[in-house]
Amino acid sequence: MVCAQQNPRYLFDDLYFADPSIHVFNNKIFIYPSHDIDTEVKDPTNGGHYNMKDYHVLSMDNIQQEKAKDLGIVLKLEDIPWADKQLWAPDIAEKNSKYFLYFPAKDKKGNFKIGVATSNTPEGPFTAEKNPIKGSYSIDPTVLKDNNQYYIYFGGLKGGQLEKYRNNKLLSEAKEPNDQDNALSPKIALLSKNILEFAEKPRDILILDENGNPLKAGDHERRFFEGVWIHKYNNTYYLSYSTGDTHKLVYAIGNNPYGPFTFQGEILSPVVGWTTHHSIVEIDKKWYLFYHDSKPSGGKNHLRSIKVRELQYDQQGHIKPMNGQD
Ligand code: FUB
Repeated sequence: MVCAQQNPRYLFDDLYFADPSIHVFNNKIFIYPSHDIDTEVKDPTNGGHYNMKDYHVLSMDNIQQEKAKDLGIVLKLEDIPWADKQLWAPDIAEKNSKYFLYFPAKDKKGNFKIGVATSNTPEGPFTAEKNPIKGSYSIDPTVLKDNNQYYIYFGGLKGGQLEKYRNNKLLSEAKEPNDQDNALSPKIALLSKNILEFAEKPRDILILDENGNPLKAGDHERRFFEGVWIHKYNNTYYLSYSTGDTHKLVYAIGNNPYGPFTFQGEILSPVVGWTTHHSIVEIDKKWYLFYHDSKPSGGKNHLRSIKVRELQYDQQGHIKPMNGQD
């Protein structure tokens, strides 16, 4: 059941931004998005038309502020020594007053890796490390700080290349599993003390159905595709993600950062545009969903605009589903 909820609004009009990661630092709201641009590249199967070349930071003094402010370019493709193209969805973490921007990009061999760039302020600019995180692959990193440990989650199918890997190894012959086999999982790794490296080999995150069985690869309405986000509500871990080709945001819950997580349901029905990618954050004791759609560009999949709306839980802690067409 989809219940309409109040007033989603666009946060920026002049440029196209997508994949918003939201964090509150020093009482200010910061948005770390992808910066969509028009491109000649036509490659819908592999996502080559998401051909982004830089990152901006946006900010808001408070959640009531109608529009976000663009703080400008904070990292450019040409300043990342190992990266060749496609600066996709980033996230950020703070440790000891230093800020770490995690981002995916294709390396010179055409493989997605995850890089880190650092700054002394949340506004940037950010300086990229010389190499990507050793052992990283695929896309859509997000970082959870929990009990003074930092965990990185990542992964994305198709254009995000996750199906090319098994046991953290690139296998040229690997494909998406058959429909009746277990779905591919998002990955998690504990980060090192300086949060620049993996402290362990990435592990699979199991997402289970209501009977405790792993979701199947053919279950496109529920299985993980990309855009993972993790937040905590009432001491429960909520793992949310996009179902990709069925265009939904859904979630599963668990008792610890590694899972397993049990599938719960839909957060947002399909938006205008192919991708949906979000973050869920508590600001001033209310919860918000930040996401994007392609309505302002007239439905161009690679030109997306960020939005925000309030998110509510019911008495049992279930997220109330929302309509992506609002
Ligand atoms: O923005 C490029 C890619 O599109 C992201 O990395 C995915 O999550 C999808 O939103």
